[in-house]
Amino acid sequence: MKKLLIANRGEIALRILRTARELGLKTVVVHSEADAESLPVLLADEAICIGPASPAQSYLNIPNILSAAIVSGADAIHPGYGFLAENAAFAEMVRDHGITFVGPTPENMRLLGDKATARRIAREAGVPVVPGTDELKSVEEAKEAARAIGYPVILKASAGGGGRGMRLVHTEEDLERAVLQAQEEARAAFGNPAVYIEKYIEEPKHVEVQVLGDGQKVLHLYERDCSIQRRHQKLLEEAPSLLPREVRDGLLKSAVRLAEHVGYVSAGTLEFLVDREGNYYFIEMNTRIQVEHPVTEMVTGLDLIRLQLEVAAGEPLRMSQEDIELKGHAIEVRVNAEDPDKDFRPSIGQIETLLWPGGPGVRVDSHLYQGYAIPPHYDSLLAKIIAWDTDRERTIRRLRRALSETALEGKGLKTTIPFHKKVLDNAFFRRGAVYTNFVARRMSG
Ligand code: MV4
Repeated sequence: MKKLLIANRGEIALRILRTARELGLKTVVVHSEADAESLPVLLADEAICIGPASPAQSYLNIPNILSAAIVSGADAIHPGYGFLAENAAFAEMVRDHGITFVGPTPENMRLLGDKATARRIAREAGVPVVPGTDELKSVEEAKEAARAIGYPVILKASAGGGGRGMRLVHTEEDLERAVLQAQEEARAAFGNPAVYIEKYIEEPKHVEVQVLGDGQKVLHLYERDCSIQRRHQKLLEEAPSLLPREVRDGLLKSAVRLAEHVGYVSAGTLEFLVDREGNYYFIEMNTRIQVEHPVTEMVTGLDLIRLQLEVAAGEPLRMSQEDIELKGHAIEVRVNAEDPDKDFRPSIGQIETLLWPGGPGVRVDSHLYQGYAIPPHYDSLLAKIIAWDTDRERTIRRLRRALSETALEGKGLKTTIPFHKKVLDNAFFRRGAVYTNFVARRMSG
C-alpha cells in the first residue's frame, strides 16, 4: 500500500491522515466545496474536490470518489465512519477496481448490516440475543410472539440500526397499528419494510465490544460503555465498562465468537444491552471504525487505524489475545456544535477563540483551527476530548480539569462542553449509576 485515499471529512479524516503519514503512505483527501479550507485538505499530500457541499453530491458520490482514486493512483481507500463506511456496494466496487477497501468485506457488511440476519447469526453462534422473532411474516405472528415474551416489546427495522426505525409497544391493542406503521416507515426510510420484535429491556446499560479480525482470527480490544446518549446520539463513552468481571468476560467471549463465526475482517463493534440482573444480549453490529475508538486506544495503547491499514495491506495480526492488555480507564466527551440549553439544536459560527487542553493523559481529536468557519451541511461533531488515568475516579477528575481549561468560542457558537461538565460533576455518574435513561432521568431540567 503506497497511497491512501481518505473518503471522509472532519476529525476522522484528520485521524486517518495522521496514522497514514506515520506509516509513510502518500495521502489523498477528497472534499466537498464547503470543506476546501478544512485542516485535512491543508495537511494531505493531495486534495481532490469531488462536488458541492451536499453529502449526496460529494461524500456519498461513489462515481466521483472512485474517479478520484483512479486519477490520483490511490491503491487503498479508507471510508472512515458514516457516509459510505458501511455501504457494501461501494466496498465491492472499490474491490472490483483493484483498489483495497480499508474495512470489512462486502460479505461481512451484507450479513451483519441486516439486523434481523445479525440476530439469527448470533443465535447460530450461541450468542445471547433478546427474546424475540426473526422478520415478522404477519401481525398474527407478532401478537403471538408479544404474548409469549410479554409487553412492553420493541419493533425494529431489519434495515435500521442505531436506533432508527424503532417503535416501543406497551399493549396488544396498539400492536397491529404499530407493526403496520413500522413496516411503512422502514419501507420509506430504508427501502425494506422488514421488521422484527424484541422484548423491551428496561433501563439497560449499552455496552459495545471492539473487535479486530484479519480473516483468520478475531481479537477483542475490550469494551466501551456508551449509555450516555440522547436520541441515540452518543455523547460520552468510556472504557472499560463498569460491569462485574464475569459479565464482561461473557460479553467479550460472545463478541469474538460471533465475529469469528462470520470470518470478520478489520475493525468492528458488537453492541449489547445489559439488564439490571447482569444478563447481556447482542443487539447489532457496526461494520466500521467508530467515533469513540480513541477510548479503546487509550486503555490498550494500540493505534486502531494503523491496525486496520496493516490488515488491509494483507499483514496477518501478529498479536495474540494475551498481548492485548487493558490498563487504566478512559473517558471521551463529544464536543458538538449544539446548544444544550436549547434542546441540543445545531449551532454554527466561526471559531474566534480556540484553546485545547493538555497535560498527561489528555488527548484532543479535532480538525478545528482559529478562524475556521463551521460548515452547516454535516454532523455537528467538532472535537473529541479524551482523558486517561489509572482509575475511573482519577480519569473523571482529569477530564473535568481538561474541560475547565478548554476555550472554544465564536460569534453565536454554542457547544456541548457545559453539558459534559455537568455530567462529570453528577453524583450518579460518579457512582457509575449510568444507564441508557441517564440523560433523560438525571440531566433534564
Ligand atoms: C433496545 C433497547 C431495549 N430493549 N432493544 C437499539 C439501537 C441502539 N442504538 C439502541 N437500541 C436499543 N435497543 C431492546 N430490546 C434499548 C435501546 C437503547 C435505547 C432505546 C431507546 C432510547 C435510547 C436508547 C439508548 C440506548 C439503547
